[in-house]
Amino acid sequence: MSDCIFCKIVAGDLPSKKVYEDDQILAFHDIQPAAPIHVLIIPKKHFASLAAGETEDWAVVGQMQRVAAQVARELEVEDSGYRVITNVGANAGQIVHHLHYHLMAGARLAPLGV
Ligand code: DGP
Repeated sequence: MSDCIFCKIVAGDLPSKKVYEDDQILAFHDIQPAAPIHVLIIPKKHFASLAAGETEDWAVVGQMQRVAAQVARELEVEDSGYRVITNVGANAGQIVHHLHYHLMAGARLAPLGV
């Protein structure tokens, strides 16, 4: 999608600090980190959120979780703990409408809630 920030990052039209890339998935550091380590994991194919996933998308969603675990291992936060979340829609705080998992680590994270 031409007006999607993450599609522009996938296309190389916007810079990012990449930590993982394959033919379907990209992971890069969040520009506004909410934790000492904050990485975004996205599918290269644009779809807005889990709520917009089609049958053919679930395989890559599963692979995104593998990538989260791999990146956590490579960034050496596996033992200290980390969080993987995705926001779906405005009430959950989704701002960028291209599916992404947040991988956050490096500190004791606040409990989830309102
Ligand atoms: P969410 O609120 O779940 O939609 O999270 C969007 C995240 O994307 C937010 O933590 C900030 C991050 N972000 C927004 N624009 C950019 C960008 O241009 N580059 C990078 N690296 N991260 C971005």
